[in-house]
Amino acid sequence: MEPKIAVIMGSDSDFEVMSEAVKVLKEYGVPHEVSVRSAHRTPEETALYAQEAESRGIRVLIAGAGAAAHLAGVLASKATIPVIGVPLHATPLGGLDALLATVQMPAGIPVATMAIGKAGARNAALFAVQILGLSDADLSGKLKDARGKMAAAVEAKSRKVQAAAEKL
Ligand code: RP5
Repeated sequence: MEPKIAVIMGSDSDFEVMSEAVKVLKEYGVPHEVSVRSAHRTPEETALYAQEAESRGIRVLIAGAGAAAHLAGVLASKATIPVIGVPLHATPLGGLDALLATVQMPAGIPVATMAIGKAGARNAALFAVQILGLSDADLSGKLKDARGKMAAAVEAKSRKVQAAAEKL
């Protein structure tokens, strides 16, 4: 099947964290593609990729980058499909550098910025699935099922903690 979501990362060193996004897309059975592109090291190629993504059937771009993380912003500057940014911890600044670089976009060019790291990568993929779910009842149903399972898991944790508290 033709990919609907693109997961892009600034370097192969980002893959461990960004693989969390890929896992979610696999869980939901969403066709996707994964690649390394750099706003700084391959700027022309990255811009062209963003420009052509929509015409290839890509519906959402997910971009993970660390350091002075301009990848999501550069993709967003060249595309009008939604771009979701994942700031990554890649320098002694712990990801705060990437968070600020990703989130502080000028008016007119939005990037939906997630949390730093693995939670952000997972949420980026879930957010992309939610966007697809607006016009895909099967995906929307899967998202609702997952929320139900999550709530059941919290209730189970609560019972466990209550039992442990009674034994104190
Ligand atoms: C960013 O610089 C990448 O997204 C990565 O998080 C960071 C370090 O890249 P490498 O030096 O490991 O290639 O562009």
